[in-house]
Formats: sequence, C-alpha cells, structure tokens
Amino acid sequence: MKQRIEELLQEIQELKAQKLQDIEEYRIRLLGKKGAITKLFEDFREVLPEQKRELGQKLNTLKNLASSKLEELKEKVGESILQNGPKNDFTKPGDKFDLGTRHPISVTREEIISIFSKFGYAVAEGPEIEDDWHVFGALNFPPEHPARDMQDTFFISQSDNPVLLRTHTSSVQVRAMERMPLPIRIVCPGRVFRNEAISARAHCIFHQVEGLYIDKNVSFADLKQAVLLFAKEMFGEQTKIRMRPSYFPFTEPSAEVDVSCNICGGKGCNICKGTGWLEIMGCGMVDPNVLEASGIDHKVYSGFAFGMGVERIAMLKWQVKDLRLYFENDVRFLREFETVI
Ligand code: 2NL
Repeated sequence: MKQRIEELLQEIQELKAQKLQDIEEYRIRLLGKKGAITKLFEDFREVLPEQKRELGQKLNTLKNLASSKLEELKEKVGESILQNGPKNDFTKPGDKFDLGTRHPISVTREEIISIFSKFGYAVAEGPEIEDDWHVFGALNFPPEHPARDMQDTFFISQSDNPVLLRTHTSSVQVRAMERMPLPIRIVCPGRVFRNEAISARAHCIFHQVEGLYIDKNVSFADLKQAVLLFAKEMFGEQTKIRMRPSYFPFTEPSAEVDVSCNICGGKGCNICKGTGWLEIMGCGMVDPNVLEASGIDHKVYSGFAFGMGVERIAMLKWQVKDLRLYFENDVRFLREFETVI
C-alpha cells in the first residue's frame, strides 16, 4: 500500500492538462467513486492497527495533494482560456451591443398610419415651410383670424402671401386636393409648429396625423364609422366613442371625438378627470368653401376630415404625464419603450 501511495504521489505531481475535460477525467480516476484514492481509503479499513497512524497520514497527504493539484490545473487552464479564449472559445455568450430603441412618437405615428392603411388610405407628405394660402387661406380662415396672429404662428417672411411654418398638416391635404384625381383618401403625418410657451401640456413643435376622404356621397355617418373603427383598433375592441359639437373654420359641421377611458373602463379616474372620457381628435365634414378653394365642385363631391395630435395619443397610450419627455430624448425615458419594438 505504501508503494501504491508513493506511485500515485509521483503521478499526481506530473499531471498536465490542456482543457477542463482532462481535469475532470483525472478527478474521476483519482477521487471518483471508483477512483484510485477512494479505493485506497477502502483498503485502509483492513490495515493492521499499528500501521494505521503512518498510512493514514500518508493517505491524507495524498488526497490533499490530489485536490490541490486539480485546483491548480483548473486555474492554469482557466487563465489560458482567458488569454486565448476570445479568439476560439465558441461556447462564450456573444458580446452585448446597444441597439437603439424606436421613439414612442414614431411608434405611435406608424401605428396610426398602419390602421388607416388597412382602411385604404394612402400616405401624403408635404413641406414644413408653407405659405399663408395653403395653411390658412384655402382652409376658410378669415383674414383677421387669431391663428394668423404672430402670437400663434411662426412667420418667416411677410408679403401678401406670407411664408410661415405650418401650424397643421391640413396644408398637405390642400395640396392633395389641388393636384390629386378624385376620389381622395389620404392620411398626412408630420411635424407642425406653433408659437406657444413650452409646458407639460404644450410644445412649440409637435406631431399630427390628419386624414381626408373626398368622394361622391360621403356623409357624416361614414366619418363616424371611420372614427369608431380607428378608435377600436387603437385602444381596443371594447372602446366606445362619443362626438361633441365643435367648431373649425375648415369643417361644417365639426365635432370633437372622445373615447371611453381605457384606464377605468368609463367609471371615472384621475386620467379622465372623473368623466370616463378622453378627447382624441377633432373632425368634421369638409366645408364647401374649402372644396371650392381647391377647385373641387361641392355640388358633386363631399368629404370628411379629421386631425389628431400624435403626442396626445401617445400620452394616453402610455400614461405619460409630461409632453416635454418626448422631446428631451433622455435615454432613461426612451429605454422604457425598449419592449414596444
Ligand atoms: C385637431 C382637429 C382637424 C381637419 C383637422 C381638415 C383638412 C382639410 C379640410 C378640412 Cl384639407 N379639414 N382637417 C378637420 C377637422 C379637425 O383637426 O384637433 N387636430 C389636432
């Protein structure tokens, strides 16, 4: 037995390993259930009492040497994996890299557009720098209308047709009515600009999606149905709508659209201020003056139009309380939308 212990001591001291698998094989061979050292411990039970002390000590030394040698080999193999590993350790998880996230305003705008695409609406875009005619004149704003005031609109130059930053994307729809063949069915997404003090509820730049449908025999019932289908797609099948009479220079009659509050289910909460309803858009039948201004015969054609603020829809969708968050691009805010796609 003494000799067997000496042999093993010798053998263990000379062990070398290339990979972790080698070390595991050594462990099984020496210390496993049927391993050489385990076997010696079993034999030790038969040893004569007067030899027990000496052999016991040797056996323990052997076992300790085996364990520490295996540890030492593990460390060495580990180091070499670290040194050479990145090149050839294919079992390592891939390196993480930061993918950007989509901005919640983009996500919302595209969701609105994709809903109307399903209803057969095409997307139309136009210039952000516009003239007075396409933003106000063609839309039945009287010459002294307050929206034309310097306080509300950013003017770039003054003349009999001033150049300005568009205050709504209706200007794109005016351009479509001037040039597109009828019938027209379009949505117009884009940035709009208003000369307003920045607060939690208002910003001087924001995003709109407007829609326009012009054909023969388009009625208010068609408008109501389009708005209802949109609301159900956007906020869920259970969503109800209501329309309140309103006023815009470019539509007659005009209405404000509310959806049933999807937070409290209509019972009343702090999001809907206890009313059970949330305002999402304005709409109406295109005023005959507006059709005529763009060269469309109002006796043959009629149409409806609607407009909504993308920030407002996004606030309702994610319960964001302060509009400014959408413009600051603080990554801590944007990362909240990582899972939104
Ligand atoms: C709102 C309300 C609205 C329209 C926009 C429109 C455009 C043309 C003709 C007639 Cl070319 N109307 N657009 C109509 C009603 C409401 O927007 O609250 N927007 C955020």
